[in-house]
Amino acid sequence: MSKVDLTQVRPYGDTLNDGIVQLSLTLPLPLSAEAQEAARRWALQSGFQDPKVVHSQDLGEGFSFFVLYARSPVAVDFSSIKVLKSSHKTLEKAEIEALISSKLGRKLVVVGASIESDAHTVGIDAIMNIKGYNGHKGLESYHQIEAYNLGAQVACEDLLARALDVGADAILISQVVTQKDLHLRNLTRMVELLELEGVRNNFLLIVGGPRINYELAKELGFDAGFGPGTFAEDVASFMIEQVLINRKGDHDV
Ligand code: B12
Repeated sequence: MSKVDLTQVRPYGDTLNDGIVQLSLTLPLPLSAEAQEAARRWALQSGFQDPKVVHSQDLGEGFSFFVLYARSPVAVDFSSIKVLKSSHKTLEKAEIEALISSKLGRKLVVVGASIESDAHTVGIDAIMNIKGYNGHKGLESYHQIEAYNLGAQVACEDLLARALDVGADAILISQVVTQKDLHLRNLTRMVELLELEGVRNNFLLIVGGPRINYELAKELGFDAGFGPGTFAEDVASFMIEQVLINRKGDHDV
């Protein structure tokens, strides 16, 4: 197998470095031969070479969906890429429980919700509910974690009030809807509220969702962000590491 040049990485389709990609897009046009040609020309004018429509479907109400194969002339220098990411190590559930019990000496208290207008609960439930997600039990199943899942459409004020009430170590927020950057406004609102009340440093502030990553979360003033494929042990490992580093729990021990 030929060696990949990490300074010139291109998409792989049929053979190494052929630059072939698969694109999908929706056009505000009913499906027709002209709409297929519009999809092809859009790809061509976007800089892709030799675009071909390989699948198209009418979505109703004047919209149609397309899948295209095309070739990209662009290569990226992988060797120069640096991504801001959390350095914590994800531990097994049993290791986390043992660490909390032996090093913190009390339960870790966590409050979570999907905030403001966001009604999506599956993400926060995947992390917090006892049954968890994809074979990974949620935080409620941890004997050493006191977990309060407030559900969906929780106002920032109500989430903070509950966090203060139960003496939470961490506030977990889920944001799924990103239309018109709604998630950015909601998340900024939460950070501003904590700062206004002078309690930002009382909590680990963590966000998760399909369009969230660590870098975005840090930019918004959160302590960490978790994206697709996160399990309870990922966030639990981060929380216990941070709580122990900050020695937040000392006064309660
Ligand atoms: C189910 C669903 C709904 C259900 C939600 C039911 C419920 N109780 O949750 C209902 C029907 C109510 C719904 C409504 C809407 N939805 Co909806 N919905 C979905 C759908 C199909 C699945 C989402 C889901 O459950 N994913 C599974 C979970 C497990 O994944 P996850 O959320 O990413 O969570 C993981 C990680 O992100 C992370 N994570 C998530 N949260 C957190 C939190 C923390 C603290 C941590 C550590 C990690 C973490 O860990 C999880 C596990 O790994 C998606 C499309 C899709 N296939 O994703 C659309 C989708 C999210 N919905 C969408 C939209 C637009 C809407 C509506 C606005 C539609 C409308 N016009 O009314 C409304 C919004 C209602 C509202 N006020 O919020 C869009 C969002 C687009 C965008 N750019 O924002 C999507 C992407 C569909 C689409 N392609 O258009 N929806």
